[in-house]
Amino acid sequence: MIVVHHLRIGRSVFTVWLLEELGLDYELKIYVRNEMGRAPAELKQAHPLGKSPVIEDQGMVIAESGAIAMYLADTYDKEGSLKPPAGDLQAHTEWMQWLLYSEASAFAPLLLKLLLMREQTPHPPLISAFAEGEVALQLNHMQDFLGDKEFVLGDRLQLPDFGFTYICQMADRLGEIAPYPKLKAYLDRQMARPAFQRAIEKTGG
Ligand SMILES: N[C@@H](CCC(=O)N[C@@H](CS)C(=O)NCC(=O)O)C(=O)O
Repeated sequence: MIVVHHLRIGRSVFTVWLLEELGLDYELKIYVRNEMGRAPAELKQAHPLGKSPVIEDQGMVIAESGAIAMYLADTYDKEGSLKPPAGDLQAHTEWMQWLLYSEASAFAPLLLKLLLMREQTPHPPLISAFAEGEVALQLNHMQDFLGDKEFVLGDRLQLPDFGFTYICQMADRLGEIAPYPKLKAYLDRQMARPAFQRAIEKTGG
């Protein structure tokens, strides 16, 4: 059975959401952050980085939420519902860009923002200005691309939606989403999905 190492509260809930969408059985190992908000040392027993998500399956230990998502889709999404239509190079290229985007371009500015919020004021001006500008750049880009579509790539849930939802949730938690009503509506739609609700229930968020 798939084992999921889940650190509360963080992005591994999105891995669990994917497992729920795929209807897979899995065993959850839940870890709680320490007083500094970091993972406990025992998570290093699962993977040397000591970060989450990590899954174990078929004798392999797999880290990185994007890689885990691709592994799960390749291995268990037999109908290919989370991927673009086979043989469509343009659709595949767009799918790949949005799959990698959340952990690559979108996440770093929000992490900076989160760290600044935990720091005493006054904040370092260079870092503050960078974070401010980059968060706006990324969220505007996401909202412009999403437009009025139900999902990132159209009318059905695909793999990039998991990371995209994570970024929207983080922006929401940091109080950054109000200027982006289409992202907020998208986030609410995804969070209302029964599979997402089950993931929250089982992991505690
Ligand atoms: N790029 C990695 C990031 C993993 C990561 O930083 N996870 C956070 C949880 S959201 C973590 O484990 N933080 C605990 C720590 O760094 O101590 C991924 O997508 O899996």
